Amino acid sequence: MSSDWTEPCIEDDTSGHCYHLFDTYVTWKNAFQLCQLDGGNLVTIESFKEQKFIEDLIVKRKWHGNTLWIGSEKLHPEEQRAWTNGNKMSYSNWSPDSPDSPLIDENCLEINTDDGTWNDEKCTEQNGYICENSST
Ligand SMILES: [Ca+2]
Ligand SMILES: [Ca+2]
Repeated sequence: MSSDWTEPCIEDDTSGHCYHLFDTYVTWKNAFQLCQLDGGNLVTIESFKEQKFIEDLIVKRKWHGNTLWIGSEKLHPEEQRAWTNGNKMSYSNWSPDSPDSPLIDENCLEINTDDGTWNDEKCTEQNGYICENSST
């Protein structure tokens, strides 16, 4: 499950957080574990500013045509969505048709690399992912 992606972690100088993109296709749970092995966590996008920083990373790099896991998983379809660090989701950037009905069972969250919007997705799908490391 190790990645041969050698892109460095890219730092946001204003926050000291760095963002690490991986193009290995894994389930949401594996992405969550791999980010911890990378010394961080699956990214949380908690402000417009942070969203814009990540959009710059994924759109300018032409990560078009796929999606990347980000750090939110609902343990039950009906529960309110939050970030994996426990923070409430006060900022969001859902795509126009999202989120889907809880009946559809799309409990994990991904970001579209063509426009930066978010979509809920089945956790067993396979995506690349973005880790965030704040210990720099
Ligand atoms: Ca964050
Ligand atoms: Ca969806």
